[in-house]
Amino acid sequence: MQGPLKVAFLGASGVGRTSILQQFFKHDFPTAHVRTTRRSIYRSCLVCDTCIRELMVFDVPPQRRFPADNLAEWNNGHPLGLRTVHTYVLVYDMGNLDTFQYCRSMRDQILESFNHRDFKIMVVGNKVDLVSETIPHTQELKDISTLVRKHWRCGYVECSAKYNYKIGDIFKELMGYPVCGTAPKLEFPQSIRSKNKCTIL
Ligand SMILES: Nc1nc2c(ncn2[C@@H]2O[C@H](COP(=O)(O)OP(=O)(O)OP(=O)(O)O)[C@@H](O)[C@H]2O)c(=O)[nH]1
Ligand SMILES: [Mg+2]
Repeated sequence: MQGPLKVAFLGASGVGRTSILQQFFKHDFPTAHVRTTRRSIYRSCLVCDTCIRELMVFDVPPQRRFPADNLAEWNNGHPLGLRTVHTYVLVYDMGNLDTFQYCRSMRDQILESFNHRDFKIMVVGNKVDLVSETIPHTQELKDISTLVRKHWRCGYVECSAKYNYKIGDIFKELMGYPVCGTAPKLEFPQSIRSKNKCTIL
């Protein structure tokens, strides 16, 4: 078995990073906004078809800057391990499109700071429930989706942590199953007997 797949969830304050992780790992949705002030780590094992992978997910407080190099990471006194992850999940709030600017800026900084590309970036639009409730699916949202999928060539998922809608798709995508294709269903039950299923242990 390979080592753990390390993933960092990044995003502006209040976009719902913690809610997504609580929903997926604890089947819980915290309605009150409790700001994340220090790194939390969620660990589990995911099984997809014949592939089993240990997952280690970092929920980190919003960062003003991505550490430009290893020294910068260690110099802030609280190294978050951001430079050694395999996948960056950039989350924005679909009810507040200004928060996408944070994702854009983080992506730029991540790409600038490495001279290799041994990592993946994916983008998650959370709070899709607010789009249907309060604002229509605007051209701006379509533009974001096109930019991410076609130009950045990154995985893209629109979800709602509140309604546990497409939260599993984020993790399928992390496991390497593009969610727009014929990905196996991601399920919570403990049984891993059936084929074509992706399961959290
Ligand atoms: N309507 C709706 N609200 C959500 C959703 N996800 C999260 N929220 C709410 O948004 C607020 C912020 O959620 P958090 O998960 O704490 O956001 P965060 O990104 O971890 O925030 P920080 O740790 O402060 O950076 C909370 O009040 C959540 O209840 C969602 O899918 N839909
Ligand atoms: Mg948080």
